[in-house]
This record gives sequence, structure tokens and C-alpha cells, in this order.
Amino acid sequence: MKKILNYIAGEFQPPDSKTFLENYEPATGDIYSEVPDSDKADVAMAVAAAESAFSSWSQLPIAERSRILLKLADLIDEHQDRLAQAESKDTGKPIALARAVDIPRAAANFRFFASAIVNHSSSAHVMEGVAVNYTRQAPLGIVGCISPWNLPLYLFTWKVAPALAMGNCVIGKPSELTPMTAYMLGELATRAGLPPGVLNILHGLGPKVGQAIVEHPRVKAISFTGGTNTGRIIGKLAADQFKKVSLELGGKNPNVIFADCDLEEAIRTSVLSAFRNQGEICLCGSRIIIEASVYEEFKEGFLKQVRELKVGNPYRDDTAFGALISEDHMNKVLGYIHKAREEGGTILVGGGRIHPEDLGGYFVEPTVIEGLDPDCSINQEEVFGPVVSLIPFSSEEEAISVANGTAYGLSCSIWTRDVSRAHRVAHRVQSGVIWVNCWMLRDLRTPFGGMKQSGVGREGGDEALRFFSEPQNICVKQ
Ligand code: TXE
Repeated sequence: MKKILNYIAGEFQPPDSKTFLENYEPATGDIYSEVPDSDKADVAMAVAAAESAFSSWSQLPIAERSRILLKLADLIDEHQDRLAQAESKDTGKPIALARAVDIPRAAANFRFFASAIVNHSSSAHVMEGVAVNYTRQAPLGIVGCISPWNLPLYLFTWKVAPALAMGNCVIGKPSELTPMTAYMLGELATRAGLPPGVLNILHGLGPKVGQAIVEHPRVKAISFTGGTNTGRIIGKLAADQFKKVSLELGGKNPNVIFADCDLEEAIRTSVLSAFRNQGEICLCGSRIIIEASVYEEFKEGFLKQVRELKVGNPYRDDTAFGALISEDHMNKVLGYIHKAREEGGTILVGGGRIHPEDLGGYFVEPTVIEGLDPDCSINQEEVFGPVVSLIPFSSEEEAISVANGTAYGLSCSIWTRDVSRAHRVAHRVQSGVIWVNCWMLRDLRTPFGGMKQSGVGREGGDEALRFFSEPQNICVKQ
């Protein structure tokens, strides 16, 4: 049985407690590796390693920091296939998706921030004849990066890369459900020449080792992606010590389909946005709000494409839809489908567990529901699985009201050929990320994050560089 180890001070080591957790393969339900059950003793070791590395890492010339991170990006590319296989096995996601999206994006994250720091400039404010102010973006010191299981290496590196680029030392914790690629990253970091202690990777349970990272007084900031309830706990703990926090939380994202849109393209993209990664992406569009005059036409085309989705063994190259992350999560998703039935919804397609090729893992069919009130639980709560609800609307006003009618505000796709309407609606929808006639088209320079209960703060581009640094103004009298 493969034993995953913590990565502290450039060395792989077992947790201080010497105890391990079981790691399941979602496609089969089998235990296939063991994960350190780390605790605050491991956090203390990681903090000590990071403290001794900080001074030289933060003072390294920017070009040299950039060179090491670019090297790490190249190594991720070089090991793309191995990493994609590991990601697929650990998450149940199709290998094709891991190859096309997860792993290339992890490399892109390092490459993007390695280049961003070389081009980054700070501001100066001249008081004519009196003084000059210049603002230094000083690294924070030690920061914590806590990431979820749905896009493991993609989201872990989305945090770690800007943190390291700005000269911080990192204590990273991937999800206990998907530790494998973060573990493999440690080895690549060493090979890229990252000095020991600059990046430390701890594994284990959120409330135990995750919380110990948040609570450690020497950890200056926490960047977190995960569930809204966990974000609330982390936000409260961090506030006690006045730590900076960036919280990327859940979503209940609407796709708003106006009758004048390119319906064929809207259907094709809505299938992707509903079911990519089995619906386990915070950006997935789980409420499709459709103008009544094209409702039936949209529904017919949408259902046809959903029925054609290649569901099955994630290790086959042509699979488009794999297994859910865990038995608990599968039961949660099935529970929501059951509740939707009780609340009067009609299941148009899917609705149950399946066992493709007799695999014993956690597969749930892509599920489409109609006939539910916008206020019922499945239209309000984040299912984070392959369940989408169709909701008709009759006016622009109603569409905006339904789109805004949840506690979340992460992303929204608006489908229309009317440019004025696209802007008008976009400005009134309470979401941090708006796509017009597209979905998940990402430019890493743009601010990324949610409004309302979808989060606090923004990631990406300059926002990330600002988050992982502290402005220090220096005023020099002339
Ligand atoms: O996430 P958690 P879970 C949503 C989705 C899902 C729900 C719960 O709705 O069903 O959240 O998923 C660590 N202190 N999203 O339970 O628990 C944990 O170990 C510090 C949305 O898997 O939030 C993991 O590394 N850390 C989402 C990370 O937090 C703690 C992606 C996320 O786990 C902690 C995933 C604590 N007290 C789930 N408790 C998105 N927005 O992309 C847990 N952790």
C-alpha cells in the first residue's frame, strides 16, 4: 500500500503521530493508499522549517525566484501523464479531463505567477519639492494554503504559486480525499531547486491539521477554497488573530438563456457547465433559467446531449463523466435528488446510482430536473454534483430576480445576442464572475471570486500578488 508522506524542510516524513488515514479510489471504492493523519506537532515543524527559509527566499532576486518557479512548471509538464493518472485515480474524474485541464493548468499557474513578478511594479507618489513616497510590496512571511478535492493540483497551485512568487514561505494542505498530486509536487519542487522549507505540504483532516495551520500565530494569512461552512469557521478563527483571509466558497450558479441567443451553442455549453467534472466545480451552472418561449426547444436539445454523455470508467480515454469523490458525497447528492422528488420535481433524465463496467465506485447519473420552485432546496443549496434544474422565466426582470435569489454569488453565464441586454443584466446580477455567451473561459489576470456567501476577496493576477504581500509606504523627505 502506497504511503503518502508530509513534505517538510525539503524532506518526506511520516506524521509525528505515526498514524495514517485510508485513501479511497472513487471509481472502485477500494482503499489504495494511506495519508498522514497530521496534527499541530507537524504544523509546528513546518512553521520552524518555513521560518528558517524565509529570510533567504524573500531576499532572493526576483529573476531567480521566477527561474525556479518556471522550472517547476516545466517539470509538471514533463510529468503530465503521471500526474494526470494520479489525479484521475484520486478523484474519479476522467483521465482526459485531468490531461486537458487539471495538470496543464497547474503548470500554467506557476508559469503565470513566475512571469507576473518579473513584470510587477510598485507605485510611487511624488510630493513635488517636498518628498517622494514609494510603496513596497513586502512578503507576509509564512502563509497557509488550504485546498479542496475537486480540482486538486489545479487549485493547490493556484494558491501556492502566487504565495511563493511574492517571496512567502508556504504551508500547504490539500484535501485529505485527494492528497496524491500535492505529494508528487513536493518531489518536483525539490528537483526544481526550491530551497528546503520554502514549500511545506502537510496532509490530514481539516478540523485537525487544517485548523492548526489557521490557528498558528506565525502563519500570517490563509488562502482557502472549499465549502461555505468551513470558510465561516476559518474566517472566525483568522479574525481572532487579525489574519488576512481569502475565501473561495460555494456557488449555486445560474445560466440565463434568453430566446435571442445562439441556442445550439447555449445548449452545448450548458451541458458542459452542468456536468464537467461530474458537476463538482464551484463554477458549474446548476440552475438553468430559460426564457419560456424557447424552454421546450432548449430542454429537448439539452436532454438529448445529456443522454449522449459518455459516463463510465474514468481511465478510458473517451469517458466524459466519471465517479463522484466519495461514498458520503454520493449519498449527499442522491439525498438531494430524493428531496427534489419529494418537493414535486420531475426527473427528466438520470436520478440514480450506476455501476459502469461493474465498478463498485461512486457513480451517479447526470440528472436533469424540472418543475421545482426557485426557492426549493435543490435550487438554493449547493449540491456540488451532477444535478441541474431547469427553470422557465417570462421577463428579464424575473430572470434577474431568480438568478439573484440565493445566498450565493460566484458566477453566472448570460446567453443573448443583444449586447445592451448582456451588459444591463451583467451589471445587475450579484456574481463575482460573469460570462456572456461562454463558460469557464479563464484569463488568469482577471479577478476571480464570489459575492455574498460565495466568498471574501479575489484571486488571480494582481489581486493574488496583493493578497500575498503587505504594502509598506516609505516616505523620503527631499
Ligand atoms: O469541503 P471542506 P468538503 C463544497 C461542496 C461540498 C462541500 C463540503 O458543496 O459538498 O463544500 O466539501 C479543509 N480548518 N465545496 O467537506 O470541508 C479540508 O481538509 C481548516 C466547494 O470536502 O470545506 C480541505 O482541505 N481547514 C468547493 C478543505 O478544507 C479545514 C470545493 C476543503 O474542505 C477545516 C470543495 C477546518 N476546520 C467543496 N475543515 C469549491 N468552492 O470549489 C476542513 N478543512
